[in-house]
Amino acid sequence: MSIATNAEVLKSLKLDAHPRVVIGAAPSDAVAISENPTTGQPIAGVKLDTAESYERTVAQSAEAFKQWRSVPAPARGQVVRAIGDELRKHKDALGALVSLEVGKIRSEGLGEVQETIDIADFAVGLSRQLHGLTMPSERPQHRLMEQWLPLGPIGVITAFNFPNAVWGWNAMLAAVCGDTTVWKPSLLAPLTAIATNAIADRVATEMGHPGVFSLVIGSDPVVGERMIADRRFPLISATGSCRMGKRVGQVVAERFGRCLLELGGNNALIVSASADLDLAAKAVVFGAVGTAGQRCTSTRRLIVHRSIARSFTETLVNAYKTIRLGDPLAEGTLVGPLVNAQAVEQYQHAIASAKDQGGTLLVGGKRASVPGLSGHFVEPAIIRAPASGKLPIASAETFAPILYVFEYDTLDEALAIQNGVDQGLSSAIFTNDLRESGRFLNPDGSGSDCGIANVNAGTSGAEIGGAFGGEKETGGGRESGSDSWKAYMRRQTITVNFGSSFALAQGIRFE
Ligand code: UN1
Repeated sequence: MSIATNAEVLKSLKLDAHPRVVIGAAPSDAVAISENPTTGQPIAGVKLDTAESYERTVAQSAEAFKQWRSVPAPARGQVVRAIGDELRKHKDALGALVSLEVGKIRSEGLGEVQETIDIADFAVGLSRQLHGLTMPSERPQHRLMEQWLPLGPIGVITAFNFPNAVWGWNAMLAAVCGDTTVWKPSLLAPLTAIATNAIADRVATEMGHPGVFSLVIGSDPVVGERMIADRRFPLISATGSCRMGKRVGQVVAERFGRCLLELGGNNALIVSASADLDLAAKAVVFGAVGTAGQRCTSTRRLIVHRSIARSFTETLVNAYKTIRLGDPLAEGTLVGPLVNAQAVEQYQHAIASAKDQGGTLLVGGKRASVPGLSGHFVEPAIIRAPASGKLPIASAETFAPILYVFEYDTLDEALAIQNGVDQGLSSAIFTNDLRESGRFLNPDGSGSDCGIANVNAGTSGAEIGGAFGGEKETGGGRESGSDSWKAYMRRQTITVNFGSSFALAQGIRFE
């Protein structure tokens, strides 16, 4: 039996003795309470940073960077390898803490920690592959090449919904790139952040590298605004809402810093008449109700061919009726609570708006009560768009398990619906027709306009090996795999003249 109670989890992760954690405190300007969304009860209090402690932490991180960047990259990789090993040891407890703090079901809490372990493994390999190109020079006896250099302390801002893995995507890559990180987690999941950062910091410190991984916790006015305006951070990597991203983008651009933005999604899944409908139904259900619809990759819009729309939605409605809501740590639960009362209000608002706009509620749509638990549970909902296809609320990202259904006749129409929103994170088509999948992935760019485009795989649950992120108001950033590491380094182009004559490019003579 895995650990599950607050006390066991806090003890196992040494949070009960952590100087930042206060058990039994009342909320104040100095202490934020982390609440369990399943019960509505406090888990523990967390001491918040002040302007002074923020300053100390960032100064230490900037100092640590000067040492860390001189450690050879493969040796930095060994520190990341040891962090990955330590995370493996604490996977159960950290996964349970994710469940306690944000309400993910056990398997998803564990999956999230696994995602961090995976990116650590990826980063270890990368630590020997931070390679630049060599280009042929147009001048005799010249060499033209590039190298990638550490960037500096990186400010990492994360959201509540992936309180461990999104830090991992950033911090593990940044570490092998020679950067230090200062992490500002969501105030809804500070305990996961404290436990995770403590593991990374402890391992790095024991290996002789204190200050590589730091944490600042606080409100936007005290910590967030300070951080994004802070010139010591050449890169701010921020995950959250489009509104937040706009603010970060403006402030960072003003000081010519760089941003890596991973913002809202409004992900659609197209089901064609040729699709394997069993496969499609499974993907829709996981995509729409998994993590209680609180992933930025959650499936929010289903675009289904008119000829199969009624029967396919009926299959989904029947599946929804069997979904077990409840304690995320209990065996058999598929959907836990929303993160807080505000999220329930937003869910209710979206459902009411959809009805006002002519949508038909097919299943769910109400606050749910789970015996013995007074948390923020809601019934996963499916809403059919009116025949006009106009349902403005479906253009907004609501972090809740609400699926809007649209019908289409031609694939071009389906793509127009899919691409007709401001966000561009993830997308999927279910089809067994080669031409349809080809059209969806058209290399001329006229298919899906999203950063992620899947065929016969759902919109959520990406692996770490690919680059993760999206277009339009999703912010354009790429994190995690592929060559996303380049965001954490600066490129230097180098020309070396190993001859004895002075030669100019473009054939210019200057004698
Ligand atoms: C997020 O919701 O911010 O692809 C990240 C996925 C996960 C990551 C989601 N691997 O659903």
